[in-house]
Amino acid sequence: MKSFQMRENIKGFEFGTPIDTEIIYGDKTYGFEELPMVLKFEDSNTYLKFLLGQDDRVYGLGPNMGGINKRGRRYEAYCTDDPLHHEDKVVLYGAHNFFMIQDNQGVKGYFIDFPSRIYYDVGFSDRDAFSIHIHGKDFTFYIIEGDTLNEIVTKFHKMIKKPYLPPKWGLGYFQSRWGYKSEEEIREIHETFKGKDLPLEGIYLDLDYMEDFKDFSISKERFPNFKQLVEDLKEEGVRLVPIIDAGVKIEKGYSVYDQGIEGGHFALNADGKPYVAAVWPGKVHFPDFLQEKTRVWFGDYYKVLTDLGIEGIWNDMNEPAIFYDEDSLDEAVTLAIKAKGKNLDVFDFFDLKDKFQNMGNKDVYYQRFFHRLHGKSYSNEDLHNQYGYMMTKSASEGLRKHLGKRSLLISRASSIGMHAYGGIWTGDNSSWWSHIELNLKMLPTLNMSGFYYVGADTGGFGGNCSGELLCRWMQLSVFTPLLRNHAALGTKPQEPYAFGEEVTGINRKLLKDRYRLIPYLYSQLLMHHRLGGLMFTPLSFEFTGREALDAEDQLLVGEEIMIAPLYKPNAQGRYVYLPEEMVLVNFKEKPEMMVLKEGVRYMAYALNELKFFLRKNKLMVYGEESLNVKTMRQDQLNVLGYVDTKANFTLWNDDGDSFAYEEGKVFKTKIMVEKLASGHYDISVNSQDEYLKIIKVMLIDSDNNIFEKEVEVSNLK
Ligand code: MIG
Repeated sequence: MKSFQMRENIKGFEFGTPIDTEIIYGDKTYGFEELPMVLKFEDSNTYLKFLLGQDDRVYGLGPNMGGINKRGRRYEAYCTDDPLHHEDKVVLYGAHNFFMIQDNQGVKGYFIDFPSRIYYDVGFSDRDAFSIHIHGKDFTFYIIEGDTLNEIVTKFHKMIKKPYLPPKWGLGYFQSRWGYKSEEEIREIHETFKGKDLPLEGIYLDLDYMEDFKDFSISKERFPNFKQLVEDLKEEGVRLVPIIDAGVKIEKGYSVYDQGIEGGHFALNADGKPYVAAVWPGKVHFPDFLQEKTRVWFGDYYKVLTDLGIEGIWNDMNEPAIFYDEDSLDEAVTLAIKAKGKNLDVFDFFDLKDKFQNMGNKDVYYQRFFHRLHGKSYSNEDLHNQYGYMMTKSASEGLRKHLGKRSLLISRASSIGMHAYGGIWTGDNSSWWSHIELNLKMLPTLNMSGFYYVGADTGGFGGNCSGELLCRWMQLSVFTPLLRNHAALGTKPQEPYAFGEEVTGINRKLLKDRYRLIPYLYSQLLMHHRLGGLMFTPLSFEFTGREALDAEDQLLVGEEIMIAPLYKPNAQGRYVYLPEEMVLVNFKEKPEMMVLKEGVRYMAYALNELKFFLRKNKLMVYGEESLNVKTMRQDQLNVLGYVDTKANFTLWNDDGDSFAYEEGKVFKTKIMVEKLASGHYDISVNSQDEYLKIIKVMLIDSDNNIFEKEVEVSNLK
């Protein structure tokens, strides 16, 4: 073991020869510190254990089922495609090995830099123990010390790269559906949104835009004028976002395949031949994204799409998901043939059935193909969680090169490190009420891992969505940086207009509200890009007391507002815990505000409303409604404030699509409000944003007095 020290109370302990994951940055000073806990090495595994006290809490571990406090469950860090997010699932698409433990001594953060399987049993088998089982002996273990959970998160964010920042239009509303299959259909959807006065920023294109599921191909039959379509829609502020899958179809004459073979770009089997798996196109090879040359080669392919006007991509199936491989199919078919005409007893029958039913994503597949990294060969299993990450890195670098500006990029598989290259959607959820709650709980956890451009399939992917479910989900999703309504093939239509006039009207309001929130949300992204820390904060990170600890279905968004979404059918309201006096905002065209004392209160919440809370002596900024980001008003903003003494707010903005923010080129607008003894307010606004001219301010004080004023902005250089 080699130990080292990094700045700010961060210690690292290196075991064996860890694989270079490109996650942690910074200078290391090697020393002789001992690991303050005992690890057990057995065969090729490592075990460690923390003892948990009665009230100890565990946070982190990325996209997973369960609460914000991860205690009481098991988790597995091994990127896996599982489209049914039932309550007992232990792994979804990501593998995020950052976690924090809070006990009565204080808080500590941990990161295990290891790209293969890790099991976490967080007080599940034994309520008093948090056991970790690492499937290997080569890893680096980090311990991060600090005084608060927020401080530890921020320190962790300083150890990893800066997060991906989408273009501003990435915060718009996106419509998606697996099954939109032709140019006419896409145009029709756009027309419907227009005709119904519904905001629309873009439409995602799922598998059907391709020819035979071949990456970087376009179906001539269904999309004969793809480039024209992209141009026409972009003219109206609407962008298309095509999907790219990890598997490359095996087909002579298909250039991605031919070049991949020629250039040695595919992952290999044990005999050194390209490994054959099957996914959408039938048999495929997997690009070996661990090789730099392959990342460059595949990344350059995105030029095919950027040349057609595309500026956004979603990378799917990059765990990588595998339907079957040649061996497993042979085995199952052989067994089926043997069974022909036989009288199968229960064991034989289930054996046969399982052979077919459990053919997808088998553990053995990932031992059967190999990657090349820094001159060595590793099985996929050895560095499994790097795969989607490296695919996203490839896409990110290719898009940057060929677009010259920011692109929208999301990936399904993820691990920490990938946060620098793309956002994530939380995969194939379902149209279930419990998944609104799950969506809410995942948000702070994803932020902890460095992911900010995140969102769930709003309305739910699998299963059928109702109008009520969609509206309730939207009341949450209007706050998530990625806002996309997506549904699976064969499910009921789920567009905002698919449930009759009344629901269409509600969705119209909610979508327009989303555009009003964009200045605030975008400011959050820019700010956290620079500073790290949580955009979505659990109440327990900020307040003390039992209620705050338990209020896992409420979140702070930024430092100013708190949301308490409703996620139960037929309900007209819910109980909310107010950890301090706050203002309830009913976000109508002219927002209504009401001061509420701290404590547990029932909040009426109708389907056609958007409600949130504003904290005391805080301000929030919002914009004007809009149909897309392109036409958003830039000369005027609104401010809501709950001010008894004084409040400040800094709004961050930039040009929205260049990389200038990397050099610190952001425009800040500083708003200062002070309540004077006379009861009047002193308000000043200074801005580096040359477009901004007017701020309309609406303030409330503890006595529910409302004060309104239009303030001219003094522009600063
Ligand atoms: O095997 O492309 O998560 O969003 O619609 C399913 C079809 C493959 C899974 C993605 C989902 C997408 C679907 N894909």
